[in-house]
Amino acid sequence: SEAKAVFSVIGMTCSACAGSVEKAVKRLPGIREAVVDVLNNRAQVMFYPSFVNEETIRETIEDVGFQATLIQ
Ligand code: 9UX
Repeated sequence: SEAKAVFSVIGMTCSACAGSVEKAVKRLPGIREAVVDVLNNRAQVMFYPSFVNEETIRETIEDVGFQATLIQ
């Protein structure tokens, strides 16, 4: 089954920032889709909970250099 997580991502100032977040998240196992909206400071991720969880995704966003909070 598939799950959805939405994160607030603070610190992205350009579309390349959003691209680097998307790329890093999509490299994780168990990611169905990742969409990052720089204008609204949001990342929406569809994933398979058997392979990855919200906290691993959140930490991956932080590793790229942005403050991430799970909001949904
Ligand atoms: Mo975005 Mo460019 O914050 O270094 S400004 S990737």
